[in-house]
Amino acid sequence: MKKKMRFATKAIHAGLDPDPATGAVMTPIYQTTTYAQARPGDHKGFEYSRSGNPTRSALEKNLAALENAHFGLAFASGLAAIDACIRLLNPGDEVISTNNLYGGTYRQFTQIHDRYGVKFHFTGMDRVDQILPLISNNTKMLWVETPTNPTMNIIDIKAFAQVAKENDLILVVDNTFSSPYLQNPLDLGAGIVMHSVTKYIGGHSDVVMGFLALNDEALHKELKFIQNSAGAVCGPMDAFLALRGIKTLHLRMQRHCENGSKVAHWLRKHDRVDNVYWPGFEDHPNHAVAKAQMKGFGGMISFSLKGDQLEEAFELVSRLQVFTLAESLGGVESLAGHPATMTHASIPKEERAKTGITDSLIRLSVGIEDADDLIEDLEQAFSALP
Ligand code: P1T
Repeated sequence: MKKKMRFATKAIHAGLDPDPATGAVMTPIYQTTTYAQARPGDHKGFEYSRSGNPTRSALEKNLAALENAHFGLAFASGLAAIDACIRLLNPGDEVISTNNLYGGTYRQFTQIHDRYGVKFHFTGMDRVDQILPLISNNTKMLWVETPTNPTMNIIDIKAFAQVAKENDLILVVDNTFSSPYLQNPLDLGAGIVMHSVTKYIGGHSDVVMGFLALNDEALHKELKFIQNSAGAVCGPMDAFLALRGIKTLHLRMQRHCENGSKVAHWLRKHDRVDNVYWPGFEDHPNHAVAKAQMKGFGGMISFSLKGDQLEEAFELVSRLQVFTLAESLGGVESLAGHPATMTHASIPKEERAKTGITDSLIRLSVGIEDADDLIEDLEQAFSALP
C-alpha cells in the first residue's frame, strides 16, 4: 500500500495485486489443495490449502485493511470464527457475554464450550457497570455484539475496552451488524473483531464465511495455529465471492442505511406496531453511543406488535411479497424473520423474554431495493391483518 487509503479505495485495492503469473487484475480462484515444492521446504509460500491459499490470503489482507488491522483470518462460517476465539481459552476460564446476541452464538457457548469447562455469564451491556460484579480472576474474555441481534442494543466499545484493558481481558466484538464500513472496533480499543462474512460483507447471500481481524501479533499466531489445526477454513471460490462482494460494500451500506431509516420511521408511525428497535432513533437508550461509534445506523430493524400475538406476527411475515421470510441478513434483498422461532429459537423462552425477544417480534434486514416498494409491501401485509 503506497499511501494511507480511504475506505472505498481500500475495499477495491487493499491487499490486491495483479496475479504474478498472468497479470490477471481480479484475484484468481486458486482451486488447488496443494503446491509443488522444488526440494522439501522449498516452495513459494504455500504448501497445503488448509494452511494457506492465495485467494484466501488476498481476502484476509483486504478485509484486515477494512478493519484497520494488521492481521486477518478467514473461516468456514461466522460460528467457526467464534469457535476459534473461544479455543484461545482453557477449562476454568470465564467469558462475560452480552445477553442479547445471535442464537447460534449462544448455543455454541452453552452447548459446546460449556461442556469443555469454559464458563459463560450473560448480562445486559447497556452500561459498563453491569459487568463489573461478574469479573473474577478467572475472567478472560468479554463478548460484545453491537448492534445486538435482534433488538439492536448498542454497546459502548470504548468503555468496555477500557474495562478489558484494566482487567487484562480480551475484548471480542462481533461486528456483523455494522460491517467494517459503519464501525471499526479495533480503533476503539477492542482486541479482536469478529464477522459473519455471510452477511453484509459478502452481501449477496451466496457465501457462508467468518472472519477475525486483530493487531496483536502473539494472539494472531495462536489464532492462526487454531485455524490450521482445527481446520475450519473457507474455500477459494468462497474467498473470491467475498472479495467480489467487498468491492461494493460502501455503496451497499449507504443504501442499507438510507432504506433502514425510511422503513424504521414508517414502522414507528403504524398503529399496529408496539416497539421499533433501531439505533438511529434519538430516543434509543444508547443513541449517543451509536452516533459516536458508528458511521450510520444500518439496515437492521426489529419491531413488535401491539398485543404481542405470535399468530399475528406469523400472519404478517407470511403475507410479505418483496421481503422474503428467511433466516440471515445483510444481503442486497430484503428479508424478514421471526427471531423467537427462527434465529433465536435455541435461547430458552425465559432468557429471550429478558431481552425483548417476544412472540410478536419481527426482524427486518432492509435491502437495497427501492424504499417505497419495501414500505408498500409492509403496508399491504399490515392491511391484510384481521
Ligand atoms: O451464520 P454464520 O456465518 O456462521 O454466522 C453466525 C453469526 C454470528 N454473529 C452474528 C451477529 C450473526 O447474526 C450470525 C448469523 N446470524 C444469522 C444467520 C441470523 O439470521 O441472525
